[in-house]
Amino acid sequence: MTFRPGPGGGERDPGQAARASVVLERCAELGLVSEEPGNLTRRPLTTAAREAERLVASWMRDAGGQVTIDPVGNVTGRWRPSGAAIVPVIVIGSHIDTVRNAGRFDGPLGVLLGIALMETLVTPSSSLFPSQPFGIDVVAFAGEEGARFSLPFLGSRMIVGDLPVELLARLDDEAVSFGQALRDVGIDPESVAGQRPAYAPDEVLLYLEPHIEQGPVLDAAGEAIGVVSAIAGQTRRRVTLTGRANHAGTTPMRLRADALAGAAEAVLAVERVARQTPGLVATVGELKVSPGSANVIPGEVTFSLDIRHAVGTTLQQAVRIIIDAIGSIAGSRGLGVDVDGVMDVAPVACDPRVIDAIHEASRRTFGSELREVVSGAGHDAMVMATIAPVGMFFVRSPGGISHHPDESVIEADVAVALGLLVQTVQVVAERVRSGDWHGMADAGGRE
Ligand code: HGY
Ligand code: MN
Ligand code: MN
Repeated sequence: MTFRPGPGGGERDPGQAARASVVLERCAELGLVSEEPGNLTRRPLTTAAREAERLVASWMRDAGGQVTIDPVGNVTGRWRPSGAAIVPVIVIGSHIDTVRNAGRFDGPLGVLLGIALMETLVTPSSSLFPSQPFGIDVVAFAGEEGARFSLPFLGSRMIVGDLPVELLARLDDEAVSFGQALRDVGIDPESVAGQRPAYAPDEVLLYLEPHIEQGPVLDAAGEAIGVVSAIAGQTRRRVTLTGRANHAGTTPMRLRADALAGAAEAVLAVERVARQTPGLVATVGELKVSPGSANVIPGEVTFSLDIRHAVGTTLQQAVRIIIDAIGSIAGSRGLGVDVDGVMDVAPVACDPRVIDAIHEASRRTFGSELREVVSGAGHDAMVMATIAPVGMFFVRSPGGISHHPDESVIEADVAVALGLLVQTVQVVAERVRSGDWHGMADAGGRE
């Protein structure tokens, strides 16, 4: 029977337990910074986003970091070994934006664990781990969720230099463009589009993202922590069905082109394809009806599509089947159909060296390796994988609840996660110093 980090994980270091309760206090404090009273909604380039950035920046500074906030709202805290010239960097982070009516741990937990790591490693009397062969950046990304401008991974795309100028035209729910939102906060949009990457090629040794699982696997297994083997790919689309608005009382059923009835049939088709395809999930999360009056036949409906699978070819095939099904439903109802591409991100395999370092840290902390899980949720790690080896570990989500105010964590699990993070950094440091880290890469450690 392999021991796995069960409830509360390994023995708890009093220092880590204290820091874990600070992490939870800070998640609660951040959770009050919202665009809307009564629920947690914090989209990028909003007043709430700016307030959260300032709060996170203050915690990074208090932990001894050199802090910068970039034009879209990414907050980066930098720690360098004393006297170091140019060293590679380990980047640890997650996002601080949220979906609408969110929980308070999706994103912030990873950022605050990164800050707690630095509070653990950096003692006020001495500079950061003077002998470590790398620096550490903690990054709080803006705009991961795509809840504004239909632009997921906005912050991490800025960091890797992947925000082409055409994205400036993307509109939010209030028809404000990304470019206009930048201008509204005094930023020249041209300074953002085509922005150079924040890191030089090969400057980032690895990117590590601690995150809540947001699913049921660890909770069902009674385990505090899991290591992520891969992140499912996802395709997001915006579909518009166009019929004929007309009087609800005088228009016979046979003469109608009802866009909402067509959308309803399409939503059920999306669900049917997903239920029939093992490992596929597909969701219509947004739906807008126009003109939206009770006594008018809907003339136009726009809805979102979010389709995901861990295997790229299966995902692409499912997207084709779903789009074709929507097209034939529209055709049979005399509706026009437009499908706008929002995002396509392929599945990402976490780097074997990072996975192995997390397993080694787990062996040292808990006496056993971790369960490996595939992430159905997307993460900034998918974008950071374009510039560095990436890895993630998950903290148990009680009830598997996320993207909901009832999202939660267990404090003892957060203490265990902090211990694992500290150990993982130490394992990487040992392997870099001994040359094993790069050796593993040369031996094809990276996919
Ligand atoms: O939607 C997701 O996959 C993540 O929460 N951004
Ligand atoms: Mn999320
Ligand atoms: Mn997230």
